[in-house]
Amino acid sequence: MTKEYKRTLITTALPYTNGPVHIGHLAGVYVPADIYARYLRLAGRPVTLIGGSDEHGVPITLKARKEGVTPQDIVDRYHALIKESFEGLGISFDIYSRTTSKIHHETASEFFRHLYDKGEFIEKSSEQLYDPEAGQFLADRYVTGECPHCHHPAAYGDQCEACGTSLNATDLINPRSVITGAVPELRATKHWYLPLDKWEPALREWILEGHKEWKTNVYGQCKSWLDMGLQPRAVSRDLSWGVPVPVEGAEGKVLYVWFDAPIGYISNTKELLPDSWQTWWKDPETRIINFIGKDNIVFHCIVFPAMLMAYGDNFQLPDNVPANEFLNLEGDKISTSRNWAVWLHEYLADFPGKQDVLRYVLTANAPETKDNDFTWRDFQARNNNELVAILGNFVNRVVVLTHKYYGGEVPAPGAFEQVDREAFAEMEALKTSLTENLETFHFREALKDAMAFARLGNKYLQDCEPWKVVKTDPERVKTILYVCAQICASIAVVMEPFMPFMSKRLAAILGGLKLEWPIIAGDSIIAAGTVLGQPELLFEKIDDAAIEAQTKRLEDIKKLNAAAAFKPEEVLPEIKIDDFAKLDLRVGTVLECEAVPKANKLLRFVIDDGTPGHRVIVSGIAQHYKPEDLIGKQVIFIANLAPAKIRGVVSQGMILSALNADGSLVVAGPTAPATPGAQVK
Ligand code: B3M
Ligand code: ZN
Repeated sequence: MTKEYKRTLITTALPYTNGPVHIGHLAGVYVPADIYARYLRLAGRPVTLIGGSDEHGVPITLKARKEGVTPQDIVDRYHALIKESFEGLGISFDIYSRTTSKIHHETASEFFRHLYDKGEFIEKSSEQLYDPEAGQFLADRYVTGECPHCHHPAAYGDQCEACGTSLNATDLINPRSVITGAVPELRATKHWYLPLDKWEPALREWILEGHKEWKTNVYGQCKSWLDMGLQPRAVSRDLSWGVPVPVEGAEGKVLYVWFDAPIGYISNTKELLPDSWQTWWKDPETRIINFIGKDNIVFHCIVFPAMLMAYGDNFQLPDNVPANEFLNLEGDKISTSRNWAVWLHEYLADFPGKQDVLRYVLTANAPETKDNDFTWRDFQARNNNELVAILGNFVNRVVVLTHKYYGGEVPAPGAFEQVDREAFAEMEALKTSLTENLETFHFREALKDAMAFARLGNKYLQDCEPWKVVKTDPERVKTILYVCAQICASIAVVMEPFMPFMSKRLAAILGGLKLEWPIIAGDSIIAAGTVLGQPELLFEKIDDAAIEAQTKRLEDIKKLNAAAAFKPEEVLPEIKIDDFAKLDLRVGTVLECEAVPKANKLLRFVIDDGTPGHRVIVSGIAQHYKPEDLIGKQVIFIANLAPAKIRGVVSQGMILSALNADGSLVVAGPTAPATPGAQVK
């Protein structure tokens, strides 16, 4: 950042209220935005953090239809849940409002009307997909079909999630209505288009020339959009849920959700600051930063800026759009519809008081430059090995020793020695690197720097060994614990953006330390004579049981998803009764069952088949059953299958079983006791 700004307006993507927020949203948008906002506030720089719910759009009406409730019911439910859970995690929004608010409807309407009056739109009738059974046009997610680019079979009318391409509904191959499954027909309808091509030169100049410092993923996506050439884009839809198009002859039409949603940033600022909102949007000395996920780049870097340019009136464009990549969960893409997520409200209920642990892990693993993976084992390890063992442990030792030697009072230091000066110098270097990383949105690296203060503390304590020195040179211990108190105080400050709950507790332990940036290493951040509070553990270990409860929950979801996605195999070609008659199926009772040595899939059965000799069958089901659980059970087997030698054992038949959708397997047997050897027909 070369230019000096007077204030920073931070916006966060407005989540659709068709479900709760999950760790993917948090890692991509809200935790980084909150870190940045908290950092600026600590430094005394004016900042506003804007959030809110995106309550229009087809995902919401589809969810309402599925549940048989109104869209308003859906948005009321999730807006409340999302707002409350953000608060629970300490996301420090200055406002968290919603796009169904009166002020937003008015603001978005006025915005459209202003562009309309200025002649910024192209009004055009075109053929759009229409569902004759439902009696409505099929915008965006109301239609699915094959992607014309990557041929994914289930792309949506606005986007293919497999290849990320943004689509028009009419581009889809073999489209189908999501409402009725009907094949849509084409009908003419009128819409308003924003000619993005008109703004292409200005956008090129602004981004490609003016913002080479943007993250490579963001800059690259913009460049490829611009290089493909921009087209006019429809900003209205034939839908009933949304902001009505405020011109005559537009009955039954609303603003496209991606037209109204970014205006939500403006409406929410207006709601928060009715008198000064214009300063935050129109003064060139305001710096606007948009935190978003990578799927929203085009809307924030191309479409919304074109809208703002078309509006004129000095609306400022974002100075940076630090979009993140995606976070996966245990190796799989997070998905609201498949319930493959860690939901914030559930986390807060399952791990009360551990908000900072989630914030820490999501930042340490933030998908800043590539997609990343969240695993519960990593969550546990980072808590136990880093937060408990490094940070919590250092602070605790310092507080305990200060109480032991000085009744809790931070001692006045004597002359500093080389090791002390080195500790201060290292803190100074860490602070410089941390500041640089925060300023440039490298929050993972910034967190490493902040954590390095605690690592430094532990090393300093270990090198100085005050518990030994106290016996020979008690005066020196005063200096050591004074330095340690400075490191603790620095930790409270530098960790505030990342782990505000911990920082607050630590500041209280440190005698009500005022949290202020920058810290000046070497200076007295916490004065000698300050009385420390009682030691308390800042973090506690997370045990295996808590982690297993979470992984078990995910395994159960996986099974449910597999069952829901199960499609029975195609039925084989028809056979005649004579063909069936050749198969000799029989009931048998399991007399013995044991694992076949050195074969992890095989079990060896001795079956009572009604003959005195019984029979041996080898079956590949060892991964689904414990041998002892099958003894005494009745099974159905093929009695006239040619014997085969398997791992040195001659198998005289085959036991029948069914493979379930979730990959589990059940052996087929009679529903009531049957006579061993009885034929199954
Ligand atoms: N609601 C998409 C999303 O939740 C959209 C963002 C709007 S930001 C103005 O990913
Ligand atoms: Zn595709």
